[in-house]
Amino acid sequence: TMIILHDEATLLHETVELLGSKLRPALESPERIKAILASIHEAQTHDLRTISASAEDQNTTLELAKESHSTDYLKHLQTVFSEWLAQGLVTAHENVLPECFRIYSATSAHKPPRPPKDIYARAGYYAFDMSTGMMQNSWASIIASANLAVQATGLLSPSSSLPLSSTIKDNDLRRSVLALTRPPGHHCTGTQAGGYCYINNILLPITLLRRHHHQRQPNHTPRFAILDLDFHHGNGTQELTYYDADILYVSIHGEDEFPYYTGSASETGPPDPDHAAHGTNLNLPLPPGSSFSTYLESLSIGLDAVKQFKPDYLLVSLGFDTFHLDPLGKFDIETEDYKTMAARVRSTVPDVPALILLEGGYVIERLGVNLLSFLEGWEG
Ligand code: Q9C
Ligand code: ZN
Repeated sequence: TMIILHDEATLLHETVELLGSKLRPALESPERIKAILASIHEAQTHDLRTISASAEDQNTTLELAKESHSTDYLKHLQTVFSEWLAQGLVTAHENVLPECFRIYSATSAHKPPRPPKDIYARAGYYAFDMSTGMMQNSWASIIASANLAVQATGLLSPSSSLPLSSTIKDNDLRRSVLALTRPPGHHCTGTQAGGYCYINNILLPITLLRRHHHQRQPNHTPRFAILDLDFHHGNGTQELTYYDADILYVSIHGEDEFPYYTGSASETGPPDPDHAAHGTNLNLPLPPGSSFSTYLESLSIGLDAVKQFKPDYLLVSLGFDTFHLDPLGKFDIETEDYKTMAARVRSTVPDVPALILLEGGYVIERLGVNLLSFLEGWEG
């Protein structure tokens, strides 16, 4: 039995995206979570907790997010839709989408560029693609999703000083918790949304646990291993952890796939061998069409690195876009393979407290069974 955290507010965000030159309903949709919930209910093997972020929870979460994201970026996410609406630039049912992205020009007087005054321009300043629109309820889902990561941390750690929401009543702490985070998080950076991501959810547990450890055991700095199993490279997570010696980032992803400009095996952390974070980033790109046995070879390299790092906590960015039928993925992985995958991961670090956060995965009808298969392998 896995504790699975969910918040109904994650279902509110519903956008359009530019995909293959067409503006269409985003593949990252509320149906994803609804399908997962249906499968969890049907299986009856897990402990699903539906929570709701109070105003206080939201403030705590927002404050934690400020450790990874700029205040002006977070403000933008909260206000852009209502500003466009007030000025008549969108109707209540439309999306804010960018029209011009940041230009890093050698000839510009402002390097790096600064936030533009123009309200249209701001949408492009704070994003890097056209799959990360903002609609009326986007912020409600974004903050609810991030809050799930925070509350999951509260269930994991042996302390009542963590901000457990009043909606969770549990003295029974767990070694692993899964949060149904939506929107996902691993693509967004400190100042740019992208790839359906707005707040980098997986950084919040790190910030929270660090503060918590700092208060109770100031001599011990906790170490974190992030294992990113989404089909896409988590450029945002990599960027936010690259210079951090206490965070290992390991990613297995499609080579030269979205987000296109990151994810190379040569990105191993700061190049200076004397930098403490040198070697704390491990990218394992795989060519499109890779089989599960090829995948397992990379997984085993990644897991060796995780084990060697001796993390105090394991954080898993779990995407199901590695599934063979996924419209955005190109690996040859099937439902039963997720069981093997999860068993390998968990048996490498069986006693390390682990948080699993949902990232991508777009085959609605199979998301639920794929997740159940993963959990079956995880729990042995
Ligand atoms: N031609 C996640 O899985 N569009 N994000 C790709 C490919 C964006 C994926 C277009 C895909 C984002 C969390
Ligand atoms: Zn993905």
